[in-house]
Amino acid sequence: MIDLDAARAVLRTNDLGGYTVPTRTLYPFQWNWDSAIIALGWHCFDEQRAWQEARTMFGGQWSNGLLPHILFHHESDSYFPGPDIWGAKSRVPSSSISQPPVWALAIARMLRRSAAAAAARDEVRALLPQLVDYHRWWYRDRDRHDSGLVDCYHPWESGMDNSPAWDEPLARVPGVEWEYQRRDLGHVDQAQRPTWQEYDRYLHLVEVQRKNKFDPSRLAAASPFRVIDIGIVSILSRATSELIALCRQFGLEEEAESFQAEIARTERAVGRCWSGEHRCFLSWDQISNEPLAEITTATLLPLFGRLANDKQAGQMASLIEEWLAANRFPLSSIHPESPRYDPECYWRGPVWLHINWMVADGLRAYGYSQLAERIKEGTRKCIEAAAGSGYFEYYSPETGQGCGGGDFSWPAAVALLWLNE
Ligand code: 9WN
Repeated sequence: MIDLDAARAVLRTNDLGGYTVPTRTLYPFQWNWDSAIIALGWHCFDEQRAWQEARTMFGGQWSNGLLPHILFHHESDSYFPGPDIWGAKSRVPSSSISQPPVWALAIARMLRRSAAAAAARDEVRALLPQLVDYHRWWYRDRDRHDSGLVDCYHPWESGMDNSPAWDEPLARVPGVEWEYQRRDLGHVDQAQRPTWQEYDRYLHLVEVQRKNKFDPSRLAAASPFRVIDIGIVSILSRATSELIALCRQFGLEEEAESFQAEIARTERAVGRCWSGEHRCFLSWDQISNEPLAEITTATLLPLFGRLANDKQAGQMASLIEEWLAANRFPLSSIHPESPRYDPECYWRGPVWLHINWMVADGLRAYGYSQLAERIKEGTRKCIEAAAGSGYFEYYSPETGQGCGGGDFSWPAAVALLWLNE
């Protein structure tokens, strides 16, 4: 049995007053996509607290619409790199990149499910202009030629940091030469985290952002890492369709029309990422202009984004069926037959429960309810197999063992919003 009291307790433990950290020591700040999923978790038992999570996040939005991937609300030396390394002069100290844009979807769902309907409408009315600005930022600053497919400038922006899909594009990025102290390794075993070489390159990309003064036109040319992340493209498209419905509901007709045009552009363009050979949509290296031929759970997210046609969805379902047969605890974050599969190393094999939720949602939407149900059952098994509260950052697909940070917020939120349905 899933312990939902324990899930609620995890969110309360990680509540730092207005925002919820992913886990207390390893990630002591507010992270963008974590926070959207966490808000959905709060909403299952404390609606006001859920809206507060959103307000705090959007309180850190930049004037150009960017919603940063981290808001450093207070000082802490248990995480690196902090605001000094990012060097952004924002209202709330922050990073200068974003993360997969789950927020519009979260807010739309919270509105639909609110018991306090009038209060929820007031919250949405206040947040909507900021959500609109956020989505405009993606389409304007990250798709500068209106291709329909936005760019991602940092593995941290994809939220799937050391995904093997980024190995080749990241290999081209030089490392920093200065010394630094990683804090993550004080909390988690190195074998479960990105390598030092990857960190050197992540930091170089942060430097590139700072040296180009975060200017989108300069970065488009200067960033040595520029990919189309099929995960971001899918989540953005799905969230934008939810945003369009909100805009219509609140009388923002012009905004709704212009976002409709963006979605149509994405739908026309996404075929470029489809690979019949791999039976999924691949991410794309914008610098070498080549597909990134690694089958990861991101390559399944076009189901969540409603970007696959029925034939493609059928092929993806057959791929997932085989994937499920190979995983004792589904879904491993990369295909289990990949030579780069590593069951305990972060985004190179472990199971991430919020991704399971997204993939299952997509499968159900295309009529593959049984597969969706198997993923849901597998998600339950992960929580049950893990020690302690059962809510871990990620899980081994082979043993179900919880890895990374413990008492982690987004698996707890996923249990509340999905496993309890
Ligand atoms: C860098 C907070 C975040 C998640 C990401 C996950 C991890 C950070 C890190 O933790 O990334 O943003 O330092 O490892 O990859 O998806 O949002 O939980």
